Amino acid sequence: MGEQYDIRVDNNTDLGRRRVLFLAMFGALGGAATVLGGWPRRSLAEALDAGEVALQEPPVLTSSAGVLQAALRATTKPVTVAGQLISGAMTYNGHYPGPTLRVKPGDRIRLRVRNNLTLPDATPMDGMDMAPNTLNTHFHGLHVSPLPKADDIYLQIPFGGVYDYDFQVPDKHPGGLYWYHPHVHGVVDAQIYAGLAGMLLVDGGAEQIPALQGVGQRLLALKNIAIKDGALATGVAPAEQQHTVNGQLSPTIALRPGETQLWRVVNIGNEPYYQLSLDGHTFTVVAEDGSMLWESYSTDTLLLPPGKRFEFTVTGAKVGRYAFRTLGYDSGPYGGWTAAELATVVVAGAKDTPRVVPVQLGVAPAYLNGPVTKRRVVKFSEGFSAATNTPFFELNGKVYEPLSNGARIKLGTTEEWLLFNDITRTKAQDGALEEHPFHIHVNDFVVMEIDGKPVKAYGSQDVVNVRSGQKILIRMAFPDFVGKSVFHCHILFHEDNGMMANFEIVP
Ligand SMILES: [Cu+2]
Repeated sequence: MGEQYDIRVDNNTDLGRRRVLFLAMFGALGGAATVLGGWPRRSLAEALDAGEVALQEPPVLTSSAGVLQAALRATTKPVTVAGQLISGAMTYNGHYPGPTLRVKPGDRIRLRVRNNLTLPDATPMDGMDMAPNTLNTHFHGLHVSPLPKADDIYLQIPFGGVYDYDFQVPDKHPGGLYWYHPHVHGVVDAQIYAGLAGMLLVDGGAEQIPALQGVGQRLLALKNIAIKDGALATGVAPAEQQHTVNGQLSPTIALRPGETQLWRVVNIGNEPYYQLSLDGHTFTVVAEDGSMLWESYSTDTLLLPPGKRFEFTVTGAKVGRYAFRTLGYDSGPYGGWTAAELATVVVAGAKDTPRVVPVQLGVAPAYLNGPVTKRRVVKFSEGFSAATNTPFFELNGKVYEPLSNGARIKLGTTEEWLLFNDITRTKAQDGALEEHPFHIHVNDFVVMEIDGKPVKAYGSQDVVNVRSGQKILIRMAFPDFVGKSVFHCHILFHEDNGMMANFEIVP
């Protein structure tokens, strides 16, 4: 029980100082409560009075009468993050993260995006033909057209420019958690790190599971940040970065004993991996990457590489305080992500009746039993150029070629791709042995095999982590949208430095 009292002090933050005060004020009560069984008798409101901060969710822009008519203005004005006003961030409508876009399947999205990214130095970077404040919008995971005025990542909105997105979300689009962020090649890493990202919720999916009718929902966007002297700091080692939930440091989440909540979690960081766990609780996973699973499962921990989403239920254990944390994850020499407490769950109040999620939630897509038209190999490798003193990142031996046509995929077919993190080539090029989260636009996929062994898939996904030397076989169908788009590593430094390729779905 004592462990539940262990209110971690985040050194060097206001929140940390407030928590020290909190401990000092309630230390005696805390000691007594240990004997009685934890903080439990204190309500969330009391805890908040003592200086804790309740989890907040970003404002929501909701569709009405079948249309999401909204505007996003990307700006560089100071914003409050992690409890302090900082400069150097980039935000949508002054929010970090940006507003949550909420639509229904079948809705039309009419979104005006305005580029107001005033930068002190906006000259194009070496070898790039676009400025660091060039903008566009990618709707990560949405199954929509990659053409203008939809999920067109080749678009470039210059500083001062405006673009009107106008596209349809299919009637049968899966309900779940997606997200949006800029996707201009070469500047994605910096822009997302600076704060240009927001959640996108398609109604339906897990929230429609009968056993979950009416349960409380939490939208949680996890993100890394480093702040120095009141400004966003770049180039900070993973171990020295902090991790926010909806832009907050260590917020408090209220849960009643026995209460089941649906948590919808996305990693909107530019590069961190989160290995999630909640002390004293398990996760019952019901959706991944925006699609409801066809079979739910329970687990103590979930790995979220950049871009990843999971939706799961948690059911309040006995009264007490529990840490929602990342256990840390090592994705390679530049990916030493340390353990951190992300939020504190306060279980208090009247008992509720737990909801039981059935194992069977749906059926696997039919294409898993259909013919495979083509097989391809995608090799991930990296190297270090002594001449330019920079690392480079490749897919199938090539850094990204923006003008290449890339793989041609026939509409209406099903393909299998072998994702291979090729350490032999990486070693030969003096590269670092790193993991690479594969992501593809337009259509999602199902993992079939890992290192030649069949795996049991529980659902579809649009991000899969490929470990060093690993071979992952995925199957993907291309049923309805034509056009050109990309697949890439979702560690955005890798993507910006070449680990991306075009593909085109053709009639
Ligand atoms: Cu990578």
